[in-house]
Amino acid sequence: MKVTVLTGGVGGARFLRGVVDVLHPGDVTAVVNVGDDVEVLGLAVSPDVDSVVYALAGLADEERGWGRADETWNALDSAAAFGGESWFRLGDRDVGLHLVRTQALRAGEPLSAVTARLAAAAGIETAVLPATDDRLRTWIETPSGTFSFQEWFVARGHRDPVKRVRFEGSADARPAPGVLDALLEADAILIAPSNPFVSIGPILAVERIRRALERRRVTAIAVSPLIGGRAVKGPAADMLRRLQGGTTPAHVGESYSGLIDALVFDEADAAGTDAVSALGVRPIVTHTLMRDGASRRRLAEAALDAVAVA
Ligand code: FO1
Repeated sequence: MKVTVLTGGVGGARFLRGVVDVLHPGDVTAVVNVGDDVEVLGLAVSPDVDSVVYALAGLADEERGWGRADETWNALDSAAAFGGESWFRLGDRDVGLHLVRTQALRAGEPLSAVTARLAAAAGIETAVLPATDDRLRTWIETPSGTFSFQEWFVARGHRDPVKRVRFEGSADARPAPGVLDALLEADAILIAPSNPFVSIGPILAVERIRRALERRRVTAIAVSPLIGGRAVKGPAADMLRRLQGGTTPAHVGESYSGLIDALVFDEADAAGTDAVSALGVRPIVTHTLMRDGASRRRLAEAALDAVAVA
């Protein structure tokens, strides 16, 4: 079975790892958010692409959720000592990847091409595709002003309430090479348990990707990032409350209106089952917390089982 997974953020990368462990890695394609890409100390950083690369290569720091395991911070400390910015923490091992990417982008190589090279160098068989090679950036409008995604998320600790999310460049952004084919040729499309607004939203803001999903001929299944109406990590619950009116599975389902056939959500949210059915979306209730390899695989299996019976 060939599966295409839309993913962003820490939960997305963990889930993708589960999918790859259950299926043949070469049968999986990841379409990854680039809205929170950022330039730090002159380096081009693609946090969500990197979370996927590190997760699939077994290099991720499981506890921190981002960056590499066994990390040290000497380069960043040195940069800070010389007056450089240090609010966005780039580890010594992590920096190596950003150096290669930055050089390639400056030489005119598209993000998708350099990502393919990085993934291959890390021994990854799964296709890792940035949603677009064009510049697409997430901006967060809050009562205190409008901030780039990382400024809001990291520098300000995502404390400012979100009034609106905007995707700079989305009107002109084209799907990266391979993305539309991956959606058209898949036997199933999965949306990872990522934040619907800032992790999956930028992917769907690419018009031709959204249209491909709307016109899908195969089952599309989203996994809710919430457990008991709360985010495992990050601002997803608060954003759903403010932008979608609530944190039940139906609110998650509504954020993918017209784009999914089934929604996987946690047993703690089972009371919301009928409301999901009322949306015309098949509810799938299971344990969704990904604590370790076994629970990641179980969640991937639950989502893939839904493909078989849909
Ligand atoms: N998240 C933080 O909360 N603080 C950081 O300093 C930070 C640095 C960082 C460096 C490289 C990278 O790939 C990710 C990094 N992240 C950091 C995570 C990142 O901001 C978010 O997890 C994603 O953008 C949300 O999907």
